[in-house]
Amino acid sequence: MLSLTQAAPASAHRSSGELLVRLTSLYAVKISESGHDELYILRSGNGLVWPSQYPGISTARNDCIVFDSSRADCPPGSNVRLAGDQNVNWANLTAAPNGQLTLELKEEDLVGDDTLGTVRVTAIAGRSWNVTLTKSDDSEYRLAYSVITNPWS
Ligand SMILES: [Ca+2]
Ligand SMILES: [Ca+2]
Repeated sequence: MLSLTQAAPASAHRSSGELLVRLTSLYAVKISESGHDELYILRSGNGLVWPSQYPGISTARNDCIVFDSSRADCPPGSNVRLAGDQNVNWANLTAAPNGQLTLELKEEDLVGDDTLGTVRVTAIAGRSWNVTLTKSDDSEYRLAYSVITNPWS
């Protein structure tokens, strides 16, 4: 099991024009383990993004975790679950225009956590993505996100 410390906000004083990677939803097409995956998302080099505290969130196949209900992107018939804004470290998702960051979908395990996929994000305001993260034949997740002007800066 990893020991993760909560990272400080990316920048204590923010320049104008700062962008935010707005997570939308995470859909479990196929999970890595037999019952549930215990999921969390890291920003590489910057710590935990979701949930706001370790350990991971128990997730079953066909669960669709919604980070932003106004932008939900879940397939019909999926089991929609709310992540809750308070459960996301939004300060870890800020970026300068055209900046790049990497998100890692991780799965908690006693014998060492697994990486179920990584996605490289380029911060371009107004863009939206829905990417498929796979780990060989093991698991498949769909992560939807967009980049917006940071509403809190
Ligand atoms: Ca595992
Ligand atoms: Ca596990």
